[in-house]
Amino acid sequence: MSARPLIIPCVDIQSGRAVRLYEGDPDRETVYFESPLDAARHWVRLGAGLVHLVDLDAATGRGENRAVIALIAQELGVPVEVGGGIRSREAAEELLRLGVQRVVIGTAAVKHPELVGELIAAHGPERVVVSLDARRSEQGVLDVATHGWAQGSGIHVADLTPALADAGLETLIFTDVSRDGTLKGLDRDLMRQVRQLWVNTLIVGGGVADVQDVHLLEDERIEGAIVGRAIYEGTLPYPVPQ
Ligand code: AMZ
Repeated sequence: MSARPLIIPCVDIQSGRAVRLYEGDPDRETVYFESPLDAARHWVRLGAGLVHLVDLDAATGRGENRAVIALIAQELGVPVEVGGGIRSREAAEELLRLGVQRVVIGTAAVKHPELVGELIAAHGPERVVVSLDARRSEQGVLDVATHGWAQGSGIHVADLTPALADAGLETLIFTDVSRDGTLKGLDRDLMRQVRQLWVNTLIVGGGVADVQDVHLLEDERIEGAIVGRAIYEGTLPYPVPQ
């Protein structure tokens, strides 16, 4: 028997509110909570031991939500991981100083991969996560998206994972951009493909819809998933039933 996957509730923050986007499109948002702190507290009350926060405005270059993220990190009482717009060592270290348990690096892991090794060397692998968010190209290649998913990089996930492992990275997040926020369910072939590329802890996102997806994660020995819309809409009960 493999371990039960860890389901990590996600609070995506845009213009100061807790939202979900459809396929990452900032203009297709659903607002779930006016206050991101209330959203995070809601999941903690239901048993979350870790909450995933995304500063969408920082990821897309439209602004930032640092103050509310700092507030959540200080008030929540459980660890948070934060992604979105962390593109420099200074930005990462400011969040770590504010009490964020781990920083999630996306664009910078593609554009300045040496940053990942530097942060791991300075703060340890438990405080640094990389998120590779990708779309399948027509050739079936996983093209990593950057800058709030507005841009493709032309780089395949498989071209980045060996150097990330060499840099000492333990936890990789992989997001299927084409399913994120859609409730379409996980793509099993894609999950298998990514599992083969990463032997350490793998957390996936994008498309988790219901309990069947949790079973899929278990079957494919994927350690966890970041879940948004499914738990906000209730298509996946949270906490996930045994
Ligand atoms: O939904 C989006 N458009 C989006 C999103 N959720 N764009 C980026 N992100 C998240 C990534 C990762 O956690 O999943 O932001 C983080 C990466 O940000 P950056 O600025 O490092 O690329």
